[in-house]
This record gives sequence, structure tokens and C-alpha cells, in this order.
Amino acid sequence: MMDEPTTSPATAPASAAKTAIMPHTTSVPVKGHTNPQSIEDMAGAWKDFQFAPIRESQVSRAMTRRYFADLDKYAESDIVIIGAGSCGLSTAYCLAKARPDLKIAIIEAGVAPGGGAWLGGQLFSAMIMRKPADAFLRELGVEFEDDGPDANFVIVKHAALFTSTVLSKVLQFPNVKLFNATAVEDLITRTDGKGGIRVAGVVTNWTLVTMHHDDQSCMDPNTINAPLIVSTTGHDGPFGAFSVKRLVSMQAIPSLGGMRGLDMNTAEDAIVKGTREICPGLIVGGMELSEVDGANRMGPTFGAMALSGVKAAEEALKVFEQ
Ligand code: 48N
Repeated sequence: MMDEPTTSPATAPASAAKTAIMPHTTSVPVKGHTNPQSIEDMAGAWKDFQFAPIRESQVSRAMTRRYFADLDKYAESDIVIIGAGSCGLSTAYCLAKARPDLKIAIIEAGVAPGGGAWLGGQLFSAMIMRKPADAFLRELGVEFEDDGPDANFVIVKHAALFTSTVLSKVLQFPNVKLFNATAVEDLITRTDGKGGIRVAGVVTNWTLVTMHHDDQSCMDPNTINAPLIVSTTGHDGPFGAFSVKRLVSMQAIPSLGGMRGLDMNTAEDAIVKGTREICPGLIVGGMELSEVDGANRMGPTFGAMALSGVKAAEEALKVFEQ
């Protein structure tokens, strides 16, 4: 039997939990190991190849320790973004870049963030963004092409290139934490003293739990307090338009306008220009907003999602600069 690694559950350093683990890209050499530092070093040396030894509990502790430290840290957040689709991720990027001092939690119901932005339209790959949204692509460093010298739009060769780039950049900000596979299943509210409400946080649960409240009893949620929420949960659907539908059900807004038919020119301008705080403490952007304002849908063009995120971040910063 392979020698058990030296770190057994009993001797696992308890203090490790407190060690601030700063991300880096070099690794400490493992005693008694070849420690190849590059894949070139491994080439042709597979005969004696061996991973550094591990005890399963080390993996479990490394994951759970960090996750629960994050839950503790973000239990009080400055901003919560609901929905990591193209609008939510664009919002997060702009906010995290502008205010590295703010704690930003992103709650995404899917295991995979990105929402509807992994494909361009009808499962085709290329993503269209109408000008001037190419400015955001330049900000992110995403390459694109013009469809001819006088095209009014640009094309990203694969939607996943945009989405994976903005996701990767967002995840690299030290003041952002993505909680995916986690659903917002309610809003924390406070009365504003004038008969209305202020949104003051979110109520969360594992998405799989949220999907089974009607066949399992008593699966209470978790909470995150935050003075400002940006909701970008997309247009109506099984999870979509979550916050605006909840505001109607608690009579905080009178009714939904309901998304209208497809009209690219009307829709994209309306979504970007309409992105705003629709109720104290809650900014709505992206396609969720179409459900509030009765805006048209734009179909397979994503410039409005990116720039609605830029505007949502600007609206959020106004709240923090007040
Ligand atoms: O991509 P979506 O659905 O939403 P947006 O607004 O970021 O982008 C919309 C865009 O993809 C389009 O719909 C395009 C432009 N088409 C328009 C048209 O005319 O058809 O992302 C929303 C994200 C998803 O990842 C959901 O999983 C997530 O929000 N989500 C939630 N996450 C946590 N808790 C919830 N309650 C919740 N509801 C949705």
C-alpha cells in the first residue's frame, strides 16, 4: 500500500485555516519529488511520473475552508449582483475595476455562469455587438472584426470568447466572489418609513434546493446583507426576471410591462438608457429590465447587455458616492 502522506487528519495543521493564502503562480517544491516546473520538463519522463502524495481530507479541507471563509466574508457585502449573464458580468467588471475597495458578491443560479451569452443566436457561434459596444470589447481586449468597412456592428468570432474573457477578468478581481449553483430565492427588505420598501440584501439557497421546495419541507435559506443589489436575471423564464416578479408579488412595484416583440433598434437603446434603480436599493439591467418597462427584445445582438452593465455600474457608483 502506498505510504500514507505524512499529513493525517489528526496532524493537519489547524492554524492553516488562518493562513492568508495569497494567490501566486509558483509552487513550493515537494520534498522527495522531481517537481517539474513546466510541462516541457515532463515530456518523455512519464515512466517515473507521480503526483505529489495527498490525503483526501486535505482536498476537502482546502475546498471547504475557503468556501466557508468566503460565505463569512461576503455575508455583509457592499453590492450583490444577481445573475452572471452578459449584463451581470459586465456590471461586475466595471464595478470591481472602479472600486477595488467594495466587496462584490455575484449570485448565479447555474453551475456555469454566462447566461445566454455562450452562443450568438440559434446556437450559432459568432456574437454580434452593434457599435459603440465595440468600446467594451476593446476595454476587455476581446478581438472582433467589422463586417465590411461601413458596418454598424462588429463580430466576435465566438460568443464564448467574449463570455469567457469577461468571466475570467471578473474572477481575477480580489474584491469579487462568484457564488454559482446558488439561487436568489427572495430579497431582504426594510420599510423606508414612507410605506415603501428598500431592498437590503438577498436570500439564497443552493439552486437544487430552490428547485425542490415543493417536494422537500423546511429547507431554509441563507442570507447576504448589502445596501445595494443589481439584478440582471434575464427575461422571464424558469428563473428569469426574478427580482422584478418578486417586487410585484410584494406590491413594491405595481405591475410588469412585459417584454415586447423583437425590434433591435428600439430594444437595445431602451435597455441601455433605461438601466436604473427601480426601487430603493435595487438596480435592474439587461433583459430583466425589458419585463419592467415593456421594452422590446433585441434577439441575437449583445451590445446592449454589455453597455447596460456599464450603465448599471455607473448607477451603482452614484449610490456609493452619495
Ligand atoms: O443572459 P441572461 O439570461 O440575462 P442578461 O440580461 O445578462 O442577457 C440577456 C441576453 O442573454 C439575451 O437574452 C439576448 C440578448 N437575447 C435577447 C432576446 O431578445 O432574446 O443571464 C441571466 C442569468 C442567468 O445565468 C441565470 O442563471 C441567472 O441570471 N439567474 C439567477 N441567478 C441567481 N438567482 C436567480 N434567482 C436567478 N435568476 C436568473
